[in-house]
Amino acid sequence: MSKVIKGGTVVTADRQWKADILVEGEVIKEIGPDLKGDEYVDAEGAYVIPGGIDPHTHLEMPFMGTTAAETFESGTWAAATGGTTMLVDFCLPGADGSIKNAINEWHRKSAPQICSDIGYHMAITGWNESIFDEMKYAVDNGVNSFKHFMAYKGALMVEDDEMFASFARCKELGALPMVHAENGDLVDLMQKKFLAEGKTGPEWHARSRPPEFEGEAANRAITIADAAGTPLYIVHVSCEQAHEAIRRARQKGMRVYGEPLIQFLTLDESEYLNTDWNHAAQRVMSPPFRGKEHQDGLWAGLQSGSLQVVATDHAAFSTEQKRMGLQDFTKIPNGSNGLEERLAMLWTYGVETGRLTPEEFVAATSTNVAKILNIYPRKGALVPGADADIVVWDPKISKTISASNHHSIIDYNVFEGKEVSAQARYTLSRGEVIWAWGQNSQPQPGRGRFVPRPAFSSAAKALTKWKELNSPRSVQRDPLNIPAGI
Ligand code: DUC
Ligand code: ZN
Ligand code: ZN
Ligand code: ZN
Repeated sequence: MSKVIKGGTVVTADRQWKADILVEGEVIKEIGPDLKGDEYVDAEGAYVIPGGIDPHTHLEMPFMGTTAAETFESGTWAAATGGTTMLVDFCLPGADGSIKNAINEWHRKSAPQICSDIGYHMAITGWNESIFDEMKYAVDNGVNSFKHFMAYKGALMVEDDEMFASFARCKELGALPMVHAENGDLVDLMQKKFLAEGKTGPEWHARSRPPEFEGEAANRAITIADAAGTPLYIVHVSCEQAHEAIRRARQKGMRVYGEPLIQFLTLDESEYLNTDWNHAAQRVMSPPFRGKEHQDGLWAGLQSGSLQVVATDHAAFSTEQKRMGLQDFTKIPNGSNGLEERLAMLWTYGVETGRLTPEEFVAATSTNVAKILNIYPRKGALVPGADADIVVWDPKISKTISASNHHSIIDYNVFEGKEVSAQARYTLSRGEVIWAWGQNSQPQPGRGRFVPRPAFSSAAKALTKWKELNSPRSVQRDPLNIPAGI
């Protein structure tokens, strides 16, 4: 069966033009005028864009004494309704620390549930020889990026020497190191100080982790990546301090990527001053929403290319779960929603305002993600042979975002009340229409697939032995002794 997406304006990361798209089976067969097929998908008056790819989600992740409420089923469905056809979820090793077991556990949870395609990043939450070995297992099994938490002291945080060793291992394997950049020691100190002073409310969350702490960590991670000779992807860039570090590194010629979140572009720290405890706590995430003065810089970064992608860090906890921190803001599970709203919010606040072109919108929501995460052009592209992950994006459907009409499992929405000026009229995942505006019928859970992301071809060929990378706490600081060469 073939389908033709008919009458729309095709928008890619570099141009837009009037054309039909012929889909055969799961892939794009042809793009051109007046194409014929067995079925037609109406794109008159709409843009036709590559399906959104959210590079950063936490579905069903065990975290801070609970588990993120958004499931793989509700998350991928919510994503599809908002024009996102693929997400890359963070796989977190369990108590045994095993990367292999974590991947199997994520497959076990996700496979029967996913409505569209997914990939994984792996979190590095410690450092020892089996982690070193299992990083190769991850890359061999389609997980080519590793996230390092510089915050969450005593839980997930890794030290600088561990990061260096892990980054060097990434270099050998052709994998991409990523960081959650916040100075975890200083956050921990500030949290303890505030609690000791009886400052227990959610408004102290943001104050305990100011932008300077993020900027310091971003600079430190960049230094470590430079020493290890690797590129670096900095997740959830929220502030000018971190952005400035990225700009400086890129100017030096380093491949440093920055990922602002749609929340940081459109919401700010005044949310934490809301007198309704629930409202403030629902917005507690790390890094926190920042002062408005940080937003212009993030938008400028997307325009100029110093920031490349827009993500959500979708980690959705119910209000009930948030209330674990009623007496102590450090116990509020960190995370907020956005998977469903990312495209509509970026369109409304980016394209409609003239900050971004439609092509830049496509780059930030899809194409750049696919390139940086090494799944391009299978994903993120409208070209013959690519997966037919396609969205008919209708700039005439407006909507008010609300928990009362969203598809997420949680009972609130951090964008509640925001008017958005565009929506997905149709979302296709590998050729199948999985969302049609006004119909609201969910696709078959389990139809989605895990998309392996291969190692980057620039991987150094010679594999360093564990011994050469040294053991934890004894990594050589002598720059002449850095393995794998810089
Ligand atoms: N930050 C969050 O807010 N939630 C999940 C993990 C993270 O780093
Ligand atoms: Zn993080
Ligand atoms: Zn509220
Ligand atoms: Zn995250």
